[in-house]
Amino acid sequence: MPVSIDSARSIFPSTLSADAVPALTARFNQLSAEDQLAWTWFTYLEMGKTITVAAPGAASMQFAEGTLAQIRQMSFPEQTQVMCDLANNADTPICRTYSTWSPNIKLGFWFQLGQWMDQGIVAPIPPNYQLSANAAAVLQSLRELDQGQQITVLRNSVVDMGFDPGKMGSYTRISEPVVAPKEMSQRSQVTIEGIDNPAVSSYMNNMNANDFDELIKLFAPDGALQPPFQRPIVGKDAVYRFFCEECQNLNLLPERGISEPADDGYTQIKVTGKVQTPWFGAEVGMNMAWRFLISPENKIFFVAIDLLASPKELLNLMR
Ligand code: ECH
Ligand code: GLY
Ligand code: GLY
Repeated sequence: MPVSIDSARSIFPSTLSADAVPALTARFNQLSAEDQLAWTWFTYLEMGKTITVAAPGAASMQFAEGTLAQIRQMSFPEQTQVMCDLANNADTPICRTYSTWSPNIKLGFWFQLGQWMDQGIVAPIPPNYQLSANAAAVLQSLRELDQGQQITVLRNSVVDMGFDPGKMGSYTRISEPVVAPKEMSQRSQVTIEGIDNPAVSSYMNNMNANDFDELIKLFAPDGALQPPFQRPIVGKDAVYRFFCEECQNLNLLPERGISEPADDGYTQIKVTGKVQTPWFGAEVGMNMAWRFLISPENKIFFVAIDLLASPKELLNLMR
């Protein structure tokens, strides 16, 4: 069978990804806007007992500042309305602005609102708010997930708020400035048990160094990258843009892998390990897999990144 993005998606089919995450996200999206906000507030408070979210940098906050200032001087009922509009994907000016922002800007915006809610500057969730029975059940399911899965549900819910970008027509995407790649002397080198493929090691090292110009050179022109729970991003331009918008300051900690020949001179490689996000640092290690399909020219034709169902999956290197 000739190699295609579609066929590549199903390499290493025994990889068990955390299906509980999209399942829970779907249940969350069924809740009323009021319940979604209260649910997120209670979740955030509960998670805050064990992990600390890092304050976003000024560089990423500058883009949300205008909208935040606008919300800050509203009355409590108006603020509550804005937050419900965001959860409802309503068509309002603020919801349209929100949907132009990268995930990190959206997260930074809510981080600030959360602090203001705490300080009484923004309308709080009433402390006696009663979650619906459904929302309480969704909260209970979330408690049963591991922390990496919990923060992924939270991130997804924030990313999905605001007006549907698909209905926006053309617009300018807003993301944080790209930081300079790490100095050579500051870079770490991964070692992956069982793997000596140079494209795979360079992928990890360049990602960890924020060196997206070198990173993209590892890809085939028609190469693709599939983030967790998403469709593949296809072609070098789109993948490069994704790196700049969503991949700064990640810490990839691959542990082990397996490499085997595939059709047409390609090589398929599965690597498992941990990933840390700048939002939680070393406090949360997400259990991840990378499934690479490497071309005969030793370029990355495809890589899927999966959030794993359980730590046991870190040892599953079967085909
Ligand atoms: C409050 C109540 C009202 C409503 C809301 C509130 C605020 C909520 C807040 C939530 C903050 C949540 C945060 C979540 C962060 C999650 C980050 C994650 C990152 C995962 C990254 C991964 C990267 C994987 C990749 C790898 C590659 O090799 C290629 C690239 C890539 C409470 C006010 C809403 C403030 C901060 C889950 C897995 C490894 C695919 C990127
Ligand atoms: N503080 C995490 C970030 O800006 O991505
Ligand atoms: N930026 C992380 C993700 O796509 O999950």
